[in-house]
Amino acid sequence: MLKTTTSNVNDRVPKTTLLVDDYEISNTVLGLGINGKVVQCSNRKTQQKYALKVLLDNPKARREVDLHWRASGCRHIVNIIDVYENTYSGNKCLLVVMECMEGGELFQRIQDKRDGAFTEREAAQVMHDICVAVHYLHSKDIAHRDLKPENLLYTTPAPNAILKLTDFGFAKETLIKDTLQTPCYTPYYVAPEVLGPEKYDKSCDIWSLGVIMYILLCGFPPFYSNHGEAISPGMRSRIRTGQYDFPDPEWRNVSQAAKDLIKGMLNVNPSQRLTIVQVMRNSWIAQYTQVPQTPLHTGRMLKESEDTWPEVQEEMTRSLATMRVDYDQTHIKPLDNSENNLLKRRRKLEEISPKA
Ligand code: I85
Repeated sequence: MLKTTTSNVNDRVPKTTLLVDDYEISNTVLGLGINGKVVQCSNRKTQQKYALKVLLDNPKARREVDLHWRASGCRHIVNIIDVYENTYSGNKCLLVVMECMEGGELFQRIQDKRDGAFTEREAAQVMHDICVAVHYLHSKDIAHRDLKPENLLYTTPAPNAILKLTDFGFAKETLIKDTLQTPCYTPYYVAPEVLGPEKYDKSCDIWSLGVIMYILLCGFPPFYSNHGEAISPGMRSRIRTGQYDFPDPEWRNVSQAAKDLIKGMLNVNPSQRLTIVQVMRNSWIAQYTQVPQTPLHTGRMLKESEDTWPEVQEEMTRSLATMRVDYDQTHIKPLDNSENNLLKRRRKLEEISPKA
């Protein structure tokens, strides 16, 4: 018998004691997540600073906390310190205490560098670190599904800061859980599709990695609208057909290895797109310390387009939402060309006596 449910060994439960007994909540808002607000707080005993995410207690929030908890322990994922279940003015809340990232967002930091100071080797190091996080998640059958610049934060403003991924508000377990706990197949004969359509949620993360890598190397996204509006029909079709290029002068000195890796990640066909294991094995990632130290235009380009960066972010947020919906729908297999025997019979019957 095949058991697909995860064991309870690692299940954690929120504390029911009062968070405010242990932490002092400050007025400083650090940001707004999909499911809740992030504020600063400090441990009353140690005075150590933390980030606190406040979520209304509901099944979606439970899932976010559960998946984030399971992902904690990776060097490149923002770690959960504590979770509380407290009532706030009549509302049951989940309070997630996280390590506080004080170094700001990835691209802000690159923009702040002086011209040419950001090199292809540094871009490779950044990509390597993000890939470590994604590999960790995918190996635990978790897809993040919201990989974007705003969710990549540095630990400190210092030069030796560590880059970490945050926000599990859209994360999804990619293994179908057998909720009835009654496996009706033996593993020897089970067809892969019965084990669940897990491929596309993970490949959504790889597409995002491709977009992030592209921006890292030049300072602008691979797909953008010509007329400044959010997402034009033209842009939609360019994304669908994978129409982007590596224009001069920004890309002139960038290695072919980097461009080939981007092409593998921005493959429009999710089943042909690289997996995280393949990306990690790619020498541009695996041997990032050997990547040429070519100065990039990224810092200057980011600075020059500072005013439109919010639009770039909104665009990425929107295309991630579209991707999540599209891939959720791919579970429904197209029947037109299916070779299923029952369908073949039905088709034959319909040929004989067509429905009205
Ligand atoms: N520290 N997406 C954008 C923040 N430490 N931030 C966002 N979802 C989350 C905010 C809006 C990410 O789950 C978010 C989440 C968690 C954090 C988070 C976690 C841990 C931080 C939404 C900071 C910070 C602290 C001090 C200084 C600075 C930033 O945000 C800065 F350097 F910017 F001044």
